[in-house]
Amino acid sequence: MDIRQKSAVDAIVIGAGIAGIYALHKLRNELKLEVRGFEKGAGVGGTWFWNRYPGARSDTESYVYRYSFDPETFEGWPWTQKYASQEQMLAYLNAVVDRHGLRPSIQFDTRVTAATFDEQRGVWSVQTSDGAVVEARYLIASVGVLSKLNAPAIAGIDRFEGRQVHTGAWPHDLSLEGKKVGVIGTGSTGVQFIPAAAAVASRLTVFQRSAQYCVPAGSDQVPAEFIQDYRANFDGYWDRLRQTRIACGFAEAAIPAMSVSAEERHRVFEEHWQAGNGFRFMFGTFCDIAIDPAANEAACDFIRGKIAGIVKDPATAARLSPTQAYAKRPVCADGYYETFNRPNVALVDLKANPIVEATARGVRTADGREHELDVLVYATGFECVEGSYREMAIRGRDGALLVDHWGSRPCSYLGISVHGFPNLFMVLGPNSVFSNLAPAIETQVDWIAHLIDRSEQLGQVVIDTDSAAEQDWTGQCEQMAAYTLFPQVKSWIFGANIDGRPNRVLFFFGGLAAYRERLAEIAANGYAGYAFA
Ligand code: N01
Repeated sequence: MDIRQKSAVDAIVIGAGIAGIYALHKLRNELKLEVRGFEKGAGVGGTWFWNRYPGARSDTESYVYRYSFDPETFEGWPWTQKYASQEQMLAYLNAVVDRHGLRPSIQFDTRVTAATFDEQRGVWSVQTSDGAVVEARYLIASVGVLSKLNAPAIAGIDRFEGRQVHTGAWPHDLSLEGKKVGVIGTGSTGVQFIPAAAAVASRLTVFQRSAQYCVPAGSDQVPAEFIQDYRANFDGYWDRLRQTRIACGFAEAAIPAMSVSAEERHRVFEEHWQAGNGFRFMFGTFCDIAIDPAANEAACDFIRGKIAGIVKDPATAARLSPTQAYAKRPVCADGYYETFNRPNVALVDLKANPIVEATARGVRTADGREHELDVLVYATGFECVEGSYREMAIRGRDGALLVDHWGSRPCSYLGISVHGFPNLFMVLGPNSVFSNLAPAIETQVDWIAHLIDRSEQLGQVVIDTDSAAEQDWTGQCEQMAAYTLFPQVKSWIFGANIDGRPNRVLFFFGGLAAYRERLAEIAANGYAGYAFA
């Protein structure tokens, strides 16, 4: 019988992005369970299915922004660019799905709307948007950290007769060629979109709420010798990567910024600016950019100097220069600041001159000016981490709702398990590791499969995590975050990009190597913090 017709299976996987694909493979092909996947989109790929905006690409180098479990799909893969484009990422993920025979296990265009744990029988009852109910012993939520769209509320937006689009739901049929385009948002997405849109739009107006530290991506060709060496030493590359914090493939710095002379600091910053990549600039220059205020200010000062040197109009350069700490998820793109030298590009500083209303022809700012637009683009990010969980009614023991359990402080054990929600496993749930997400996903899915395998061997028992372990892990994540400069700035990594939301800790900032060590210790200590009953 087709798995998609069954009303009871061993495991349900929500989402078919990078995490869901690997979870399906692991549980179906390795543990030999009956697994059913539900995906809200019409195809696989998650982030890479939805984010089709002009300029979309991975800003983590493609040789480490992929699966390590599947070297074969990489064989003969035509990746010569340092970063994979959205089209290449989507093609890659589709190739993995087909190579491992996963497509027949996935039901597309179907949202999970609710899931309720039946304590008597130890099963999850999962409701979907097509009205079906499917039961499973294990529920894997691989719903993505950046999935639920965030867009500003603009007064009178219904009056606007042009087109509105979010970069995270980019339509197939939209060309910006020759159009008057406005874009709100200058995060990782905005900085990729802005140079690409400026190249084709007749006019591009950038509405900036916060200025951004953006370093070049350095989108070069990858030397053939490197690809050859990578293929020949695939496992070695990945073993080394798993011993690092950020897991982006570059050597992480061990030297504090203020321990060297000002000239040496400048030399190191310049070398990394030329090489490109945001994570490399933040973590490969010096070890304390994200920790020590003086080191951070030195990096800020260097980037502000670059902005002043690149942007010809001093007033525009000043508006593009951030004053706050360099403490958001690092951003990179090629030609970002250069784009503001183009005659068809204008910058509006929303803090000084906010949008007050939409009109039929565009938007009006506080200075009274109407900005005429054919297309208004929201590059305004996501309600991250918790957002997707707010769209499903997940009820654990005693009918408790997951989002109520979290309240204003999302907690978890290891970013994976939640007390009172047995056999529910999140991939990249609150307080997962802050690093390159591809190896973080593999680490968590491997751990989840390990727990499920153990449960099966013990006789299909129920796995719960205890409250003390959950509170302890959450507290450690809060302490670790406080040790860094990241909480000093409002950004999505603390959920504070949403208007009116305070900072809340959503990541473990100890790095991938420490996270993996912690998992190994827990396994060695008889799965401390877990109860198998
Ligand atoms: O979202 P963001 P993103 N009015 O939240 C502004 C990943 N990613 O989609 O800084 C006006 O970072 C907001 O302003 P401010 C990556 O992990 C990866 O760009 O909050 N403006 C900001 O400028 C990344 O970090 C790739 O003041 C508003 C922007 O919109 C994550 O996705 C590529 C606003 C949002 O920036 C999110 O990036 C792209 C409002 N009401 C993204 N609300 C890769 O290459 C928000 N803004 C792998």
